[in-house]
Amino acid sequence: MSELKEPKRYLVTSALPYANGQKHIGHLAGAYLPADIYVRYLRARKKDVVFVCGSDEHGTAIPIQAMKEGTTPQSIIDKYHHLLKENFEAFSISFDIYDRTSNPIHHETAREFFTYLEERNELEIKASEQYFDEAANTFLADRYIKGTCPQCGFANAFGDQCEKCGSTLSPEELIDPVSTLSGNPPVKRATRHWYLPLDRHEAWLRQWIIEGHKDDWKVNVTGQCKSWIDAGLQARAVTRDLDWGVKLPPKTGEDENADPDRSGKVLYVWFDAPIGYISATKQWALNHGKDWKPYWMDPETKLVHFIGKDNIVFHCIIFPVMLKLHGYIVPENVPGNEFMNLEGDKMSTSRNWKLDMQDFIDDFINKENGGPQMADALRYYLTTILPETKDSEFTWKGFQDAVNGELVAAFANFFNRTFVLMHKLTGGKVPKFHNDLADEKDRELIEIIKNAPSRIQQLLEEYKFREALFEVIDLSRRGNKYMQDKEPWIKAKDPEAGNNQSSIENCLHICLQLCANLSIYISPFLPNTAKKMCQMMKVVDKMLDWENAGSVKLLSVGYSLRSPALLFRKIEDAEVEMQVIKLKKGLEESKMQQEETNNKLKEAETPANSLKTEIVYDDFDKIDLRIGTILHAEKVAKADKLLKLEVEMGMEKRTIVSGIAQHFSLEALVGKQVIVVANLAPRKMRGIESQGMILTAEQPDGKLILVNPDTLTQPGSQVK
Ligand code: B3M
Ligand code: ZN
Repeated sequence: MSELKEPKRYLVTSALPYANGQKHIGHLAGAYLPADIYVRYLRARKKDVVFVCGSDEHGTAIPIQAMKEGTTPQSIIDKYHHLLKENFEAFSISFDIYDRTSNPIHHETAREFFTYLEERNELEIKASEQYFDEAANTFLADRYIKGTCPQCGFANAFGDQCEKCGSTLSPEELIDPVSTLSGNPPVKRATRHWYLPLDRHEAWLRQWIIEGHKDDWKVNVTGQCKSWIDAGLQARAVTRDLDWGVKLPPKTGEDENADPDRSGKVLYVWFDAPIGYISATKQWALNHGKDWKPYWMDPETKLVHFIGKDNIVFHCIIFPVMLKLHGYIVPENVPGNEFMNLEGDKMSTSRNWKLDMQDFIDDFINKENGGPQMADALRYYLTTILPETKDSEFTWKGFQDAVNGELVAAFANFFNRTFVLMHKLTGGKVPKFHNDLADEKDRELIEIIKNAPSRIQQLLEEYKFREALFEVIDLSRRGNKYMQDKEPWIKAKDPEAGNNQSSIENCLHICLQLCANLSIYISPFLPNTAKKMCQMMKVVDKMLDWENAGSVKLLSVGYSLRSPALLFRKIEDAEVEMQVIKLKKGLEESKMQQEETNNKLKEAETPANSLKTEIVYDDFDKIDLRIGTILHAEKVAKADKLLKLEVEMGMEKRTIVSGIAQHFSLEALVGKQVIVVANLAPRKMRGIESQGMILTAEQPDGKLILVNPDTLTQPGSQVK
């Protein structure tokens, strides 16, 4: 099964970003920009296409971020959902809907999906043991457990990963695990979960992906799938013990809370999130009075998932199995991208080595000399370095070179030159084309213009966006070269000589037609630029329809065009230098922050061992320590930790209330000598005035022992 020839409609999805924080340009380049280019191309071809995305608002990532920010999960998703939505708009990512998985339609859809599979026995229930926090009375997701990393000894590794050495862990591997909720060691408790038995579908998956899509899917995608399938597929748990997410639906026919086995459980985030694509389509259909069903049920729909490589298994194996079981269509293609590095290192949010969408918006788009053109400038550079087949590298110098050297020097320059010369030499109007006088060079460029669409189209259809954009820029380079060869400005110096005026007119006529063509091709990549070009050519956006591509009759003879305006500005050295400094500073700051937190955690871990602040002898000398003998001990009513002691101090008897009830029996105390802080100001505890304090020492197990003289001594003796 290779790609459908002409699908009836398209459904294009971009991975739903977690609404737990900012997203960086690596994310933008991985799943959003390529999808947008593809969708804009399809729209230009007047295809029926719906482009859906939305925020992924479930999973442990959300409550964990809430803990970090000291707020509620709900306020986290509200904050980041809106931020991400606006960020995508700033980069002209043209979703037909940007939904969110907290939408009630989504909860309904995800629960219906689960019920559908359960009723048909496509799920299995298995018992297992899981870590539980008794104080917090809840099962613990891996992320909620901390302990010492068995690999590197880092004291604050998470139950799923050590952030210091990067190794993947399971909570069982942690040394001295504790719950991050209560700080107590977790205990194992029996639980039950629902599993999707992937092993039942191995044969189908092998046939569908490895056989069926070996020619049209990217090798990095099929390669990852093959190694998963070859390793043997296992049942995957699709439920979690967690209180944040889509609640497990009741068994068919039962009430919501009838089954105690189902309470406290939610659908695993990777079960519900991809269903978000369906929910978003439903919401879109509702908003526009359309029917969502054909988009998910008609085999003539072409479904394409744009994702980053870390999401491949979910979109190529698990979700397709779910879709197939529910009778929905499966993806025609899953163009998964590799990763984009930044200035020689992996982009990372935890290490703060990244460029967030919001940072670029603040520093370039929302600046006085910025605007949508700067969004296009980034779109341009990102497209030229899309990690389509292998990891790629973003550098600020690279950004500057791409914008200044290609976008400005080749593309914008051709457009600008054509317009300037047209105003200078042909009166600001589209000149006539003299067919009879056309020379070899004219005919050659016309041929190139006519042949361009099929090549660019093929590359776009194959998701080779880098190459497709290269073709477009190359076309503008050809235009520049042609103009250089024809030299209309030289010919203009002697318009009477031979056919010079006709040659000038032919040259500018062809160049203008090429400009119009370029605006069509650049439109999926740089939509704001294409619009600006249309304004200058005084044509409506309809001209950008793909059916016009390759035509040399787009601008009519005699039509007057606007004066040229700058399409792009150059990126200055200072801007680039500033960004590199900012990046390095960010890394330093996060390192320092990390150290600070580590130190704090260390302090908290070993309070007994860390020394108090230094004092001078005079400080010590203020304390009057005396030997006393315990004459009597009794419990203090309604206080299970306190004892009331009567202590012989030599010249007087003292009453001392001490918090040692859980460490000594009453009999064991009577007759014992102790060291008393004799000049401590009296303090009332439970209505009894305590006239001093006795000294104890803590043993490693937490038990207290008395500190006393090694021979019986006169009560009241000074301790120095
Ligand atoms: N939110 C994971 C990620 O952002 C996840 C994608 C869901 S797509 C259905 O990498
Ligand atoms: Zn480690």
